[in-house]
Amino acid sequence: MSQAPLVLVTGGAGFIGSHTVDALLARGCRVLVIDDLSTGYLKNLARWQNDPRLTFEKADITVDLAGRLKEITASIGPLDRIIHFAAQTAVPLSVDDPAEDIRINLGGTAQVLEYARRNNVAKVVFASSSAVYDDDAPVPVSEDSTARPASPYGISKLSAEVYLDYYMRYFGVKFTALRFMNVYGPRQDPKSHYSGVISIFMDRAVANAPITIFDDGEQTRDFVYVTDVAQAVVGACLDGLADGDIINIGTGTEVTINLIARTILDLAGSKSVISHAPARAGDIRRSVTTMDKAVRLLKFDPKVDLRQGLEQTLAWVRSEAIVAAGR
Ligand code: UD2
Repeated sequence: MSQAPLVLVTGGAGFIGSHTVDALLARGCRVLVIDDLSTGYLKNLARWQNDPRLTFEKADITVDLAGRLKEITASIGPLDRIIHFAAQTAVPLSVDDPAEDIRINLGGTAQVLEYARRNNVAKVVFASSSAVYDDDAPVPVSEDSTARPASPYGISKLSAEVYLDYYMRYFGVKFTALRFMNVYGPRQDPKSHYSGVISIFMDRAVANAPITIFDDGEQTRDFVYVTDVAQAVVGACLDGLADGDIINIGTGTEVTINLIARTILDLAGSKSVISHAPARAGDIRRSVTTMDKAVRLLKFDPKVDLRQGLEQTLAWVRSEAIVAAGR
């Protein structure tokens, strides 16, 4: 019997990355995670710590990735596929320091692709972003809409997609690029300025602390649950689907931030007080994706609806609060 495929997950200790590792191991793969733990956590992989199919390497992918991989693959064998999440994910940081964003996000992707080319890796799945679209894109946004980013972060993600296409056409490295809408769920870190709105609201709600809604709260987003996203990523990686395609990953459902706040406070039975503050610079007003391409090419079928997803996330936030309190 041939050995189970070996998949490298860069950024595999992070929020979406660690759920993807769960899904790969559930599919019987062997997994190598490379993560510098700048925003990821080893505890996200703790359930697998005694599983010999998972190898973890603490490393920065922008620093001699090929050298690191040469050493590791000498003992665990050649990589079959790569899923590339490792990135700096803060849009405002990219505005303040575009060169640093390019170094990490585009430079890191170039190292991944060059490794894939030189080592016959069959496919690279890339975590792109809805940040490649700006506010002028029609709603719902389809992959055919003009991608004209409103931030250096969006520009580096879009540029990386162009590199992926080039490596497939000239060197035969297959790819799928997934443009994520607003992903939420357990393990999303609420403590940074750049945290997702759901993780921030939940963190505040369980502590009965005040919640700030920017603008009038009638702005919308397409919130997709993290295990559904992981299924899309793993499908693209393992199932021979969507080679050479760029696909939006969301739910097709547009939800206001006011509704998110009300639902979270209600589910948590929270006494948090809501206040409003001026709109954040650069925030887009409406965001929701069409689903046709994801359904057609990836057979994407998100299973977790918003209420269920919020309940599951809340249960996790509460369990983390108990651990933090040492109870
Ligand atoms: C998402 C992505 C970002 C990038 C961008 C592309 C996340 C966490 N971020 O940013 O990486 O891809 O899309 O457009 O998925 N809000 C509040 N109160 C708060 C925090 C946020 O009202 O305390 C509002 C915020 O003004 C915005 C909405 O909630 O209207 C969503 O904010 P976000 O930071 O979760 O995500 P977004 O869409 O700005």
